[in-house]
Parts: sequence; C-alpha cells; structure tokens
Amino acid sequence: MAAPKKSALIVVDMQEDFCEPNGALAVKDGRGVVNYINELLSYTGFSLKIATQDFHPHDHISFASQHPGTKAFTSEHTIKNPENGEETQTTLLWPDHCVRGTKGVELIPELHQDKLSHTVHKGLDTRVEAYSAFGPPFRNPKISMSELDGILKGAGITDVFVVGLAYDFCVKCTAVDAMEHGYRTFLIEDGTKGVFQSKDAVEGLGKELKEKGVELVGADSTVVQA
Ligand code: VGL
Ligand code: ZN
Repeated sequence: MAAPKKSALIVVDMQEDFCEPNGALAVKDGRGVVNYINELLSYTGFSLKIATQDFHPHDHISFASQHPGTKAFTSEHTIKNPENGEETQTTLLWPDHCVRGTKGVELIPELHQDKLSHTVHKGLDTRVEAYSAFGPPFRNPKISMSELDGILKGAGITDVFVVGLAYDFCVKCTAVDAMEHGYRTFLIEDGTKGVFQSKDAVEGLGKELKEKGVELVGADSTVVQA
C-alpha cells in the first residue's frame, strides 16, 4: 500500500527586508500576500507549517557592497562551492539585506507566527549564496545545508506547498529543490510575488517551473484545502 499523503506548507522569507515600505530588497506588493498566507496557516490540512528566514552575516557574498565596482540588481557573481571551487550558476548581486541582528531580518509582524511549527534559517555561510531553503545548489552537507529536508522526512511529508518571497529567487529555488528531494511540489501563485514582475518574467518563470515538474496552483484549487 502506498504511504498516506502528508502535506507541509513552506512560507518563504516573509521578512521586513523583502517588504515595503522599508525593506532593503523590497518586493513590490510583497507584504500584501501575507493575508492569503495567514489563511493557509489557519488550515488544518498541513501537518507542518514552516517559515524560512534569509539569515545573512554582514559580509555575505551576495551583497554588492562586498564586490567593489559592482551594482546591486544588475551585476552578477557565480555561486561556487568553496570546498572545491566548483561553479554552479551565475546570479545577481543584492543590496545588503536580512543581516542577522537587524530589523530587516525579522519576519513581518502581520504573519501569524503562532501557527508555525518550525522556522528554518538559510544563507548563514558568508561564502555561499543559497536561495533554496534546503541549502546551496551543490549538495555538500558540510556547507550550510539547512535542516529543512530532515524536518520534512522526519515527519513523513510527501507533498509540499510553497508560498512567500521572492517568487523568482527563493520561492522558485525552494520549489525546484523540493522536487529534487522527492516531494510532490505545489507553488500557490496567489501567495507569492517576484522581484521582477513584468508579464514576460512571470510567464517565463511559470513555464520553467512547470517544465521542472512543479505544479502551479491558484487559491481556488481543490488541492489547497482546509
Ligand atoms: C532572496 C534575493 C536574495 C529571496 C534572498 O528570498 O528571494 N532574494 N536573497
Ligand atoms: Zn539573501
């Protein structure tokens, strides 16, 4: 007999620095998705409700301030495994954000944190960019893999539902990584907003996610149930 289906909700990076009005890397209308996320947090159908927090040291490699002559949002750097120099993907540099001990790292107060079963931190290693809540794009347990997979596997989770900020970076990478870790993965579009919000950007993102096996659903989908 197949194992019973067990679902987890993953709320990615609903933090002050990703929200207007004061966030260092504010996603337009990002704060607004919290109302729908709170509705999801009230559902009893999720066995686990996990929030993630981007949690950087002050000199994190993803900050343009650490690379003289570069500019946040346009300059790029390459994500490298510091243990063996292996290069994975090229990605953007950012303004300083979600630095431990600052206001910007905090989960926004509107989020119903009393409903959460766990909070998972990521991006702790100065040397590596890690958008996915599971950890960096290479698999090296010695380098800042988060405890997320252990928490999900420990609870027998089969299906994950991903929402939060930002759609085109941490939400996308967490969803793709969840597939790769063997979970049936749903991304609820009503619960996310991207850094880049043009129609083309959003369509391209949807296509890429579907090709990778992530199921995009809306708030009205019957798979999202109380
Ligand atoms: C994120 C850029 C840099 C995210 C985190 O949470 O999507 N984006 N760090
Ligand atoms: Zn970050």
